Amino acid sequence: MERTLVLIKPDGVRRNLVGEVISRIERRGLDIIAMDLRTLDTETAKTHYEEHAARPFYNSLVEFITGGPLVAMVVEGERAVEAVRALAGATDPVSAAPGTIRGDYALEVQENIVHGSDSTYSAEREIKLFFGDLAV
Ligand code: DAT
Ligand code: MG
Repeated sequence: MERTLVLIKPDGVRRNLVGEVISRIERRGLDIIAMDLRTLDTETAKTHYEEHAARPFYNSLVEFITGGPLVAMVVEGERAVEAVRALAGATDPVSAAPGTIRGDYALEVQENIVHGSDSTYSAEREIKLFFGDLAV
């Protein structure tokens, strides 16, 4: 069993896509073991995206992710990291396959609805950042 951090980003919440995203996760057979609606503070957002600190889009990304409530959850299941990344689709929604969350609901790379940890290492770091003591 594996755990991963999933975010329904502020654009997904604003567009009332929370149920849609959760349905896809559940129907795939993954379990949601922690979840809440929250607005990120700038420090947490910067830490979450620290690998992108040198990128030109970093400040805009931090503003976007702190710009409204998001849904944070820990998702558990067989190869959950890879399974969620496959459900989400490619980072750039225009390149994301139809049938994926991004491929079905987004067009802009920043406002791409959903986040999923990119490795078990990232998942452990991100779950600690968002849910503290919850073990990976
Ligand atoms: P992913 O979310 O698929 O793991 P990432 O870690 O490379 O993608 O980037 C994190 C987020 O940053 C991504 O979901 C959207 C935004 N982003 C990535 N590349 C971008 C770009 N070229 N311009 C604007 N935003 C970008
Ligand atoms: Mg990433």
